[in-house]
Amino acid sequence: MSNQLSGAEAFVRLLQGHDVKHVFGLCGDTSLPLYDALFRLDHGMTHILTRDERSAGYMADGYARVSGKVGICEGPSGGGATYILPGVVEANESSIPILAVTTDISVGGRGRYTLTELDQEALFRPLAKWNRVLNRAVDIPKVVRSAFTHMTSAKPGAAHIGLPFDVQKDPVDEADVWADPTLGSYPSRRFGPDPEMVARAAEALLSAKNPLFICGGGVVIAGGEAALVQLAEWLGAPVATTISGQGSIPEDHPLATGVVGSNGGTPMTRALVDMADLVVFVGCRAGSVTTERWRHPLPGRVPVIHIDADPGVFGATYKTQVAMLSDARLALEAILAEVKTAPRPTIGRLLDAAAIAKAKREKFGAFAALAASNDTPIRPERVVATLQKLLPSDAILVCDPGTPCPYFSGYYEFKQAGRHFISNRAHGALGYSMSAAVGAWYGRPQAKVLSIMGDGSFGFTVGEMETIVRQKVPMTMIVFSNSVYGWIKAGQKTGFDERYFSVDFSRTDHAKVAEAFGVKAWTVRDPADLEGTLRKALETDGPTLVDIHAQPLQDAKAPVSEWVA
Ligand SMILES: Cc1ncc(C[n+]2csc(CCOP(=O)(O)OP(=O)(O)O)c2C)c(N)n1
Repeated sequence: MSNQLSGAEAFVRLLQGHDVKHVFGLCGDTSLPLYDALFRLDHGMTHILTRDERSAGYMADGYARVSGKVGICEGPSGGGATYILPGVVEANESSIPILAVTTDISVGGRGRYTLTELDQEALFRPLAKWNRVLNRAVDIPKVVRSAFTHMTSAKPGAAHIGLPFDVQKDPVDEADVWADPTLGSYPSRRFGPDPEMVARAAEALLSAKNPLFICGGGVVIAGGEAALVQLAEWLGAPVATTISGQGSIPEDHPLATGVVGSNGGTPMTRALVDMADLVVFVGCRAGSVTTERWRHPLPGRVPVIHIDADPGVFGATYKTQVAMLSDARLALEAILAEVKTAPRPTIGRLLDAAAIAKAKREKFGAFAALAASNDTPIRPERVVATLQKLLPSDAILVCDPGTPCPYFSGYYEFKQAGRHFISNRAHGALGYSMSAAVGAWYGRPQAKVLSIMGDGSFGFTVGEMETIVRQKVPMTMIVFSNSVYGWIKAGQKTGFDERYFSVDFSRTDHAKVAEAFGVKAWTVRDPADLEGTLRKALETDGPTLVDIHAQPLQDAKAPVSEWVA
């Protein structure tokens, strides 16, 4: 007879066994046994107390995106479970493995109007790749192992485990508490492509005149950056990315076009997509933003090769010549090996490094003119250009929707491959970046991490500055202060004849709010002060915030195709 652990102790040991080092979460009555186990056991994990379960979910997401490890968040029953959902769904749909642990009322208390009672398994069912609420402590080991397997294998995704109060206290046989630590990182168990599909893809690529890659988040998730660059160079083919796909290729590479699509794409990058006679989507859902509502490329105009770990994406919109179900890195490596068995293509391409250089010159020429402007309120272009000048190439920028996402995805050049840009592109919920940046810093503490938000997003997440100060997270927050839900106002301007309805709000002194939390903060109204202030903020050891009185988005020249048109 081996030793007995409590359910909560077994759970903590299983997290430890899966190489978990950080847990982001918020306490509650139903979590007391779990917290007690975390207190008593020597497990080497750091618990980061948050001020909102939403933030815990976003921190786990940001952590997982930069570290390559599973992110863990936890919260209590009922309200804690409902508040943790946004991070779970965002991560899941972005193929990022986070585990949400919710504690729950006792199994014995079900159906008796126990405070906070809720069917937490049903709650998470449509939102997570894998989901269980436990009924018995003895099932904890296999359930935790299964969650880690599903989160990190094949197409990664989020999982939820519900831990009832009594299940946390009931006994578990210590001999059952074992884990494979490699499942704490992703992708853990990959699958490669069908050789037949590899041969067909290689043949299509070698015979196309103007092939173009459009890469989504799947390339960076799979660590396929090196294989992608080698394949593109061998073929002389350009590489475009989605927003989540930034980092697939260094953006100053001569074959990198930058971001395409309706958010961050420009008429110049769109023209490159329209020149292609073969499009290869890699680790990319070919959704509405990337394809400008399925117009670029136009379905049926060009043959499509689609490489993804999720079979569901094939043929949703584009008739697909080659559908290659595979981990992106393994697929790219296999295609590279196959194309190299043939002579290197010598076709004179229209879509070559010179065409890309010309498109970039035009795009960045227009941008630079606006970035040099001394207009007030300060133009977003000036902020992007100044941060480009000041930040090291390994900085991590986490951007909320509104002004930050299109401007930084379109105009900031990420010069290193790998994950240096994060934006929540599955749902684009406001108030993501502050917490995701905290998680990113825990995942890569040697990097300078920035959260870049609109004032709308600031309002969603301001309370988390207490966590940032308490945990001494040396990140810099930037607020584009324009007193408006500008993205929506821009939609009213261009699509609804300027009938502005319920989109304006009053100005908050974000620097003063930050100072009240103990964050060192500045306000910038004059463009002449921008560079010096940002430099001070970036050099200060400890959390900083720069509140920038910025041009309202509806007046700006944002790279958002619906407004440009
Ligand atoms: C949780 C949530 N509610 C509503 C929206 C819809 N939405 C998209 S952008 C936007 C406005 C963003 O305003 P702000 O953060 O101030 O940035 P700005 O657009 O002014 O730069 C809104 C309301 C959303 N993305 N997320």
